[in-house]
Amino acid sequence: MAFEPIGEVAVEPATARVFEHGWQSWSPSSIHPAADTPPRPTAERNRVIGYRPGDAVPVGLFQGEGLLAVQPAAGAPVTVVGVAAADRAVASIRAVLDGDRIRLSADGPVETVVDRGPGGIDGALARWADGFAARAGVVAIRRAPTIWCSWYHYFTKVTEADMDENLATMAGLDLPIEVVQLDDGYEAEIGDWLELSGRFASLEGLISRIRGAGRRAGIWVAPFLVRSRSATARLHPDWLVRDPATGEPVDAGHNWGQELFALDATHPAARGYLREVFTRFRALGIDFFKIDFIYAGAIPGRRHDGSITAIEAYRSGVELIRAAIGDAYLLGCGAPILPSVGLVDAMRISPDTAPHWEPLERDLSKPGGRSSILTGVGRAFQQGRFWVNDPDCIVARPGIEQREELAEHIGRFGGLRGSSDRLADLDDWGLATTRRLLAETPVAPFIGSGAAGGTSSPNAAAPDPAPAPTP
Ligand code: 9PG
Repeated sequence: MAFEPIGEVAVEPATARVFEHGWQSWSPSSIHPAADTPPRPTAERNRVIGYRPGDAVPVGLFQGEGLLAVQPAAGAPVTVVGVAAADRAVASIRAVLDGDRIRLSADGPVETVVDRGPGGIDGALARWADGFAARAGVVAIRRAPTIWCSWYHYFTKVTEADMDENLATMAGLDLPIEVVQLDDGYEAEIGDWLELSGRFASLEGLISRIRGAGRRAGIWVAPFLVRSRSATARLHPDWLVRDPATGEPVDAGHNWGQELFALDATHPAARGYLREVFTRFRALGIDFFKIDFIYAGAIPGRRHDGSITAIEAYRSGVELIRAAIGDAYLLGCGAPILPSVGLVDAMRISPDTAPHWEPLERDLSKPGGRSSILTGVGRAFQQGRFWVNDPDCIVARPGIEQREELAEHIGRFGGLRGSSDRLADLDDWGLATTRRLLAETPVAPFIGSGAAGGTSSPNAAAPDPAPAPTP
């Protein structure tokens, strides 16, 4: 559907602000002065992996995916435009500053509310999120376990011996880590989840050592992603989502130096494979699952079941995973945000943290301390409403750029608390900080809800300054 006008807001151009909500976990989401240029892909190939797939967004406007808010002047009521639900389709919402007005348009059904409660844009978004979550059927938020994750020191080179080393170190340091989560690197290929890379001899063995040490085992899987050279792609080309015009597999992004394709979660045999992977992992004793790059499940294209939308296909894939893992803890990542509400226990709500501060390729969807904090703050209102927010792991070893800022951000806005250093590398500051941040796992909302009678967490947004008195 084309963009249709939905209204306009009179603004004070110098002080008006706009919140733009990005599509998936890594898509930049934050509040901007109305005259700002919002973050966009710095290269076209970054679009699918970090933003909403599709045509480039025109320059000179804001575009929120399912959610956008405008505050016309400091302290003024906030106009929130959002979708009522995200289980079939999610409209894009545009805002253009035109003199002393902001013109709004959308390419699908949306609802507009003018919020007069406390807390400025963050308060208004929090109240909007309360309603959205209720309609999506969110009833209770499950506390996240504390985790140790292999990714941010070892990356894809992690070995079984590295896991054992850290398991021993965390015991020696008496760190309060509940789940030891193996990230990317154990699998033979992206898409071939049941074959091990050469650096692992036995997942069963590793999991039983983790559990024998009194901890729980967690694992990373990118269930809807298939690397072009994987056995899954070669043996089952009919499991891939295809471009209806060319018949070629759709582009699901580039990473690990390879082209990536999307698994069709409506194909009966592909569903059988997904069920087998997660049932097997659960039977090995894993009870924490980080499902990553799951935006791939919602990429538009031709699927086996042509009667449902890409978002319905995505949701049915995540529901299948949930059914296979039962009551294990489920963390989404690289996930379309609004279509995932009600499906996961916790959600990565920002780009990756990293040893470096500036994002890779200067693209604010890419790993970097700065990109991770920007969107982690922008989506703080989702904590305790949609799920537990995962602002990404604590990396506190020497050599991490601006590690104090990263730690302070997690202390304020971390619902899920995880450590991801080689623990033996921690200095006194890093160890004390890691221990302190792992000591709590907040579930309560970070942004206070005026609607609920003004209760607010210690992390509540500061109220807006009162509007300047008129002479
Ligand atoms: C494993 C990692 C970790 C991490 C995830 C995800 O834009 N990019 O190219 C991009 C690549 C990797 C990435 C995020 C963005 O990281 O968030 O925690 O699990 O995969 O490969």
